Amino acid sequence: MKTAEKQQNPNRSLTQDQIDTFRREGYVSIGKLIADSELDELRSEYDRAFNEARESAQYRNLSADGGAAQRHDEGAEEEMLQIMQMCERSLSFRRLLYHEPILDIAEDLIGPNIQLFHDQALFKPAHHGGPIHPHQDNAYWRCLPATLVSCWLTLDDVDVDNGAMHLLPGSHLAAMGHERGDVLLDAGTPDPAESRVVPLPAGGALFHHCQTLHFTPPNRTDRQRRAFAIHFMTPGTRSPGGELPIGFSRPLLRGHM
Ligand SMILES: O=C(O)CCC(=O)C(=O)O
Repeated sequence: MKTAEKQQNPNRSLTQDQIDTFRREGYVSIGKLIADSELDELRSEYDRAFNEARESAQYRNLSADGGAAQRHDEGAEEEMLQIMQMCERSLSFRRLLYHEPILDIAEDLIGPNIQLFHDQALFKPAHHGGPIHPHQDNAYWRCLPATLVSCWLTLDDVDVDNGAMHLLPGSHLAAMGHERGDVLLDAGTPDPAESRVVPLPAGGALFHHCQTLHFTPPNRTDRQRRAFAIHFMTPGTRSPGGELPIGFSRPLLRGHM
């Protein structure tokens, strides 16, 4: 599938330079990847899911309690809202998991067999969007091997003022083993001040390694910031204790188990 796709659309997959950047820095920014014609449906499904979740308090505010995940707390001053597994709430988001250009890039980074670890919607409302503090995803996930790759997609124009992604180049080369909510400023840990910011247009994509230290600032603008992350793993990925925790459907997205 990919080879034929590549012959027809040679620009869809990464160049060797982009792959080298990812290996060296732990991330690669792709820029615009989702066409405007596809964005309207995704935005309206996203808004529908958050409206439904708001009524039933079915999302978590990741800005609550110093970064520890909590259920939505009505009236919170800062909101960094998370819905896990949009693919189980919306066919549009389920289809997005199989988006060929996204999977082509994931294949360039983790190989031909690609399984979903999980997905999540990450919403910073206008004016009081809360921050996400510096962290390595795999410090929470503890997956083995630590080769997962995330695709972070934007449904709005995103810049430094409304919550763009900041990443610390090269930080994926060592696991920091931190806990949720730890402040990663101690001597010996990478300095978030060395981070690079990645602005993206609506429909933009950024791929990062599961150990790349990253964070996003608050959103104090009058523009909302809607983002969606797909976390890809290779089949056979395990927890230190054995099988991955159950609870999510983890479909094979390309290749074989
Ligand atoms: O979307 C964001 O603001 C940050 C998301 C993030 O860092 C994460 O899910 O690991």
